[in-house]
Amino acid sequence: GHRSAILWFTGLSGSGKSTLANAVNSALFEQGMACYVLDGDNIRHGLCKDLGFSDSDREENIRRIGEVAKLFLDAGVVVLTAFVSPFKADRDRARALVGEGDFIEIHCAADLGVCEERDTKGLYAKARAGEIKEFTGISSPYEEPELPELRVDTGGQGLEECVTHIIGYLQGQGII
Ligand code: GGZ
Repeated sequence: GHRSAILWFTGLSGSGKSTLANAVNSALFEQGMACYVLDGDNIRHGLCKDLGFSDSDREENIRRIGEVAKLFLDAGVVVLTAFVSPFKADRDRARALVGEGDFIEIHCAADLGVCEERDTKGLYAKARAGEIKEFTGISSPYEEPELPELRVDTGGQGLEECVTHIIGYLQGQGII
């Protein structure tokens, strides 16, 4: 059968969280599952538009996203969240809102060097130039997950390989 879950993608800016979450979402949708992606496009421009990137604003951002994700879970939807979520304590607080097995932390593990090399939005260059303060990986920390349910090599592997890795895990867990 199908069951709902929170797929919590975490990683540096440019590590491929949103792209991967959207690709997994498409694969789930094709299998007839109710699923939805929360990312900066639909959260930071709306529910969280009052928040910036200080440590305390990130904490509040992740708190709200955790609560919204829990609502989706309660509604029977597989919800995929794609936020940097740099602080372990904030991720663990989101995890603690739901039952064991309902929170699947997915570390999009691309090296800083790879993300900065890609710099698809030019943000790393701006951060290096001091035009963006408190930029994750440059002037604000990223606390790597120690024991995520999944670690995907979004720096080295292609998108389809990463999708296959995640879908295989979800099948093994009886979510799909
Ligand atoms: C990190 C920033 C910052 C700073 C703007 N630090 O590559 P992107 O553009 O699309 O992803 C980044 C996104 C991070 O927002 P999140 O809501 O995921 O962050 S957190 O979970 O920490 O609350 C980046 C852009 O916003 N961005 N300024 N200073 N990323």
